[in-house]
Amino acid sequence: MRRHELVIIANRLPLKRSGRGAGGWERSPGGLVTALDPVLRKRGGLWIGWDGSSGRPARAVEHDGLSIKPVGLVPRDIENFYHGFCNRTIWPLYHDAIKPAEFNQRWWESYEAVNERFARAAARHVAKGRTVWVHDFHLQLVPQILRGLRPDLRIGFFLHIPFPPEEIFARIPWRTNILHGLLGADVVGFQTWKDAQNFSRASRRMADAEGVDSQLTFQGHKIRVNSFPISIDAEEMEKLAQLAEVQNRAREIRRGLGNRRIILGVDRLDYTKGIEARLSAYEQLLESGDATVSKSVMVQVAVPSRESVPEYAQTRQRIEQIVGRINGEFSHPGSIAVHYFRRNLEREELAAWYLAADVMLVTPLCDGMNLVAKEYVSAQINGGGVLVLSEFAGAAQELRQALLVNPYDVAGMARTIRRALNVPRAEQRFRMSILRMVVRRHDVQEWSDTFLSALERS
Ligand code: ADQ
Repeated sequence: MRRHELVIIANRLPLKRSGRGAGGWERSPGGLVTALDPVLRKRGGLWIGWDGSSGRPARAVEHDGLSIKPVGLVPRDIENFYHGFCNRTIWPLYHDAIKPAEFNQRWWESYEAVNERFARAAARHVAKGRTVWVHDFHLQLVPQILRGLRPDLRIGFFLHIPFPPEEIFARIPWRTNILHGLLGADVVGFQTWKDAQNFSRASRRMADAEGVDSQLTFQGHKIRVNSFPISIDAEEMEKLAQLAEVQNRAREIRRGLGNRRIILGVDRLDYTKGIEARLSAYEQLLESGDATVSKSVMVQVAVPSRESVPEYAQTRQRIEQIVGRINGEFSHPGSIAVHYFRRNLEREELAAWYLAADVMLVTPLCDGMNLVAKEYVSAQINGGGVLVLSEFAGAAQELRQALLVNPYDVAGMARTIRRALNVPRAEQRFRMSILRMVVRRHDVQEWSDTFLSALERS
């Protein structure tokens, strides 16, 4: 069996099994895959993860330039580990407890068992003394288990979502086990410095780690803790936006929408993304009868996500109700107020929508980073466009030239959308040139290089 110099381990593979096309594999949705796919293509290595199916895992394969090793989850794991502990305990709790987290011993035991399975798979496939990079909240116990199995390895962990403040984290009955799990890594990375501090403080108070926020010691082992803000493959997005067919498609979109000003939202359909509040803000603006607003159209594209979790089904219902209510009130024949598409777009189509949009609304209630904000900025090759960005997205730490909003203040958000529609062209260009520079300088390549070299030095 071939052993790899670099193994990336994440809950999901960059590809999932599909019945159709591309030899039975298609791209998985979501930010983690968007970020890591170019890293692995460039550096080489193996990606270990779940292929999204239930049953026996497929064998290791080479597909479309990637080496992947599927890990199997049986229906009971999917129920308890994935839908249960990951999506109904950790996800809501780490996102500010927007929805109440549920604590269930059976889910926890499944989380432990699945983490063990992933750690064993990584231990089998990595070369002596080399690197395993563990990703995200599904696999927080892997660093410690892996260190026990293979003390020769360098182990990095990166959390893609926020790490909550101590008083929220403290609610988890298995909080010390989770901290011990993470403290098995040599480098633990977060999206923002605030997340890193939250982790270090929790580790000192609840897991007997010692040290300062950026460096901890636990059971004689040193752990570096830092922020590594994730980014996108900016060059890829710019290239897409330069394609003649993408530009033609953007023009076609604008014509199709009656050359009105386009206000766009693109998200996974998730309650953290603040889609309902954003729609309500637009509704308030339409009610105000503002002239600029009446010449605009809102488009919300939402990719279905975690549909068997009840909170997601409820969020979808509420979004569809609000869209229906707005359109009932404000649409006219030939002029719909809100277009809502519940689907995954191809990358070219996504780039065309970014190019076509005058205003981009990225207004999550809580978000680790948010790559959509960075993708929109990269696609603005003509220098125009206005980004409205939530203060509570990690991206707000870097993208200071966006119009920042508090997504809980619906009236304030409505005022900012009106302002965004009226930003003079020169100011748009000024703001966008700075935003574009930030994203180009700090792209996903820089992110992975910085993380992996911190790991090398550890
Ligand atoms: P996500 O919560 O999935 O990621 P985000 O960072 O916005 O959120 O990434 C979403 C990705 O999916 C983007 O690349 C976007 O283009 C794509 N996408 C969204 N809607 C789509 C649609 N309708 N069609 C096609 N593609 C669509 C998690 C964290 C984030 C963090 C990332 C990366 O929640 O905070 O930024 O991981 O670390």
